[in-house]
Amino acid sequence: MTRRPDADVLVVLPTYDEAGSIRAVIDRVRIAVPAADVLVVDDASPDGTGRIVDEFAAVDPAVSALHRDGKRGLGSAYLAGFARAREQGYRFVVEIDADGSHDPAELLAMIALAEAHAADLVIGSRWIEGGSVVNWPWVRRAISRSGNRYAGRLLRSGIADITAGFRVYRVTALEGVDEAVVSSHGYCFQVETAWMLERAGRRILEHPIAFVERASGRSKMHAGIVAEALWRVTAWGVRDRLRGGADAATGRS
Ligand SMILES: Nc1nc2c(ncn2[C@@H]2O[C@H](COP(=O)(O)OP(=O)(O)O)[C@@H](O)[C@H]2O)c(=O)[nH]1
Ligand SMILES: [Mg+2]
Repeated sequence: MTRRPDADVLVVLPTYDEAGSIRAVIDRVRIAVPAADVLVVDDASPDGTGRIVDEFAAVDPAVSALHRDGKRGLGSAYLAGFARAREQGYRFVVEIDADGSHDPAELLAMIALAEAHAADLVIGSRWIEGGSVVNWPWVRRAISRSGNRYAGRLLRSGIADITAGFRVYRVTALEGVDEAVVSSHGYCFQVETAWMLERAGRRILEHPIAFVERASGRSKMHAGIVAEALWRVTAWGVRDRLRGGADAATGRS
């Protein structure tokens, strides 16, 4: 991929079997933020998502594909996107699901918020005033709600939606966020990166969004992913307290 000369923002779309939604999502991103470049990180989706992206890339210089040889997890896909954003000199890198759950039309406001407040991370948040979730069964809602509360308490985090996957990062704030330090494979990756930035004293803001459950394809969420998040958050929280001391009072260490 090559950055278009005026593109400041790289939108990273991780995909695994999103043939039913990827066309519409790329179109919506291109309309919402025409100045941004788009990188789809596809893990050899059996349903041919990668080929669809190649068709876009062939006719639109803003769109490119990173093809990986197999399913390696959401966190690893985003780390690959972050590395590209650093190498190519973008100012902001965006995380957004490829299943249509996140509305690209929110991106302008999120990027403007980051600019106006010199924020390092703007999170599209479901769990602040004005945020919502549409069409989620109560089980998913309960997992997200209680997972966020648990992580908030254990990690002493001030972030209301630390598991959210709709984000704008300032690329310079991601210095050192790579395979060497990030341990999570699944969605816990979102908790880990946000917490790393929070502990580093980075400025983090939340912007209310409506999360709309996918209309096609299948969620890759499964019990193992929830279990990973649970044990990792617990381990981080315990370790943080053991190191604790004076830092514990401020929630930073
Ligand atoms: N490249 C890549 N993308 C993934 C992987 N797992 C999930 N995704 C993508 O991550 C986004 C969120 O996944 P999804 O299954 O919708 O999770 P949910 O919204 O929590 O149910 C979607 O765009 C998926 O295609 C993976 O292993 N590799
Ligand atoms: Mg989804």
